[in-house]
Amino acid sequence: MQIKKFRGADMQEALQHVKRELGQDAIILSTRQVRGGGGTFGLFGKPMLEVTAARDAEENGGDAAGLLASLPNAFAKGRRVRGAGTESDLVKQILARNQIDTQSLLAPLQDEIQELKELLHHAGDVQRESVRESVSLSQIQSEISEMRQTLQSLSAQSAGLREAEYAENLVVLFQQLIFNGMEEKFARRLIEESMKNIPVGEMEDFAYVKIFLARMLMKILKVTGGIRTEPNRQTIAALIGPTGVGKTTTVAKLASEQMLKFRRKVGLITVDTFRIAAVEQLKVYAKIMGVPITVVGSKQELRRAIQEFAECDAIFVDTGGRSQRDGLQMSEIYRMFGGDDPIDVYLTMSVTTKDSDQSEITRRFGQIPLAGVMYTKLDESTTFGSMFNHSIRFKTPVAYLTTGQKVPEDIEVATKERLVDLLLNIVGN
Ligand SMILES: Nc1nc2c(ncn2[C@@H]2O[C@H](COP(=O)(O)OP(=O)(O)OP(=O)(O)O)[C@@H](O)[C@H]2O)c(=O)[nH]1
Ligand SMILES: [Mg+2]
Repeated sequence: MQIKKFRGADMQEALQHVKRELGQDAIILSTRQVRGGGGTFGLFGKPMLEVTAARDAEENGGDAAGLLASLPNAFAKGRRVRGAGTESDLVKQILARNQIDTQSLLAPLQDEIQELKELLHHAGDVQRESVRESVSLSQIQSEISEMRQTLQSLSAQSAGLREAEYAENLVVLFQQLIFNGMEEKFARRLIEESMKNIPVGEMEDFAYVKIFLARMLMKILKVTGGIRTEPNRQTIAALIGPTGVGKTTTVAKLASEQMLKFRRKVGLITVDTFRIAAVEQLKVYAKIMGVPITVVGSKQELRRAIQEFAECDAIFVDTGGRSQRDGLQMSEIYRMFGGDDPIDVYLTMSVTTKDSDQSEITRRFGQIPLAGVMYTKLDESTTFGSMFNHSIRFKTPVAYLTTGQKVPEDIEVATKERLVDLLLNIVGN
């Protein structure tokens, strides 16, 4: 088995290198952002994408890597893995070889951890030399911790595959769920349910198995169908969440949608008193759309502003980003939205946020009853498993998805079909 690292300015470029050197059957083991070119320890170059990929060393695909490598291909073409004997032979081979293979899969990651440890060791010197202030120990520590998680998850995957005897189409889908960031235990549960419920005669039909899995996922997911709107009832929706995830931009998109698509009268409120620039940002949008806007700093002011907007069909409340780790900031948010006021509070999160951080954010912000989640920056991510992990863990319905910076167009009402398509790429196959 051959394992190599490739770098590129983006995913496309890195994958071109992978294909050129390792061929079409290469499998991607991991990807990460690195600093490329120049600087002490290469830390200060421009950000690049590093892909770790593997290929079977033997031509005939005789070892575990070859077998694993053939799985994504079979998936892409929607057919069986060929030339590997009967289905149970194949499963046995995967199970047997996977044990040997775990070490070779983990080896490059262990090397990377070692490299990072060395960097950490040297970073003190680097800072003393004041080469650049941007190198922080915590950055490197967080990379090491991410590496550890990847290691754990790879071991878990191997363990998962050893434990259960999956049909080969299910092995392919299991891999896809994991590569997409679905938590291993959730993926395994889904695959085991599929194994139990798919009729034996259909198990060879990849399309059938994939659609079966898609249906199960659709049952798990909850969506709101947009913001809550009822005849003769004013809609009041507030967006809360961490800093910089796109709350203000999303409020502007939602307000435009209500005005332009549904011809509703809209009012804007911003609870963002300590950073003038952030207030200005929404004011600019309000001016362009020609809608009234009020800035509030307390719960009383918020209630008053809502009363003043009694004529509006929909009121959107923007809030300044809060760190879920800052107790003071969080208690401000709880005070503002924790009562029985008729406000639908939506947690706004970027899909680019790490899965474990999304959970912490939800636990902290979720002290306030949430009407739903708005996921932003789908255009900046390639894996969407975290939205499913979140849905399984917290059962909070998804309201909207945003797909870019453009106001008003880069937003869509979340549907189960779209979410499942993001995970399983149904339309693309
Ligand atoms: N790529 C991408 N960028 C987005 C999206 N939504 C918002 N942004 C960008 O993210 C950045 C931050 O957006 P804001 O709307 O200011 O974020 P915020 O949550 O209001 O930030 P704070 O108020 O500072 O907490 C801006 O550059 C937006 O253009 C999206 O769906 N995709
Ligand atoms: Mg904002």
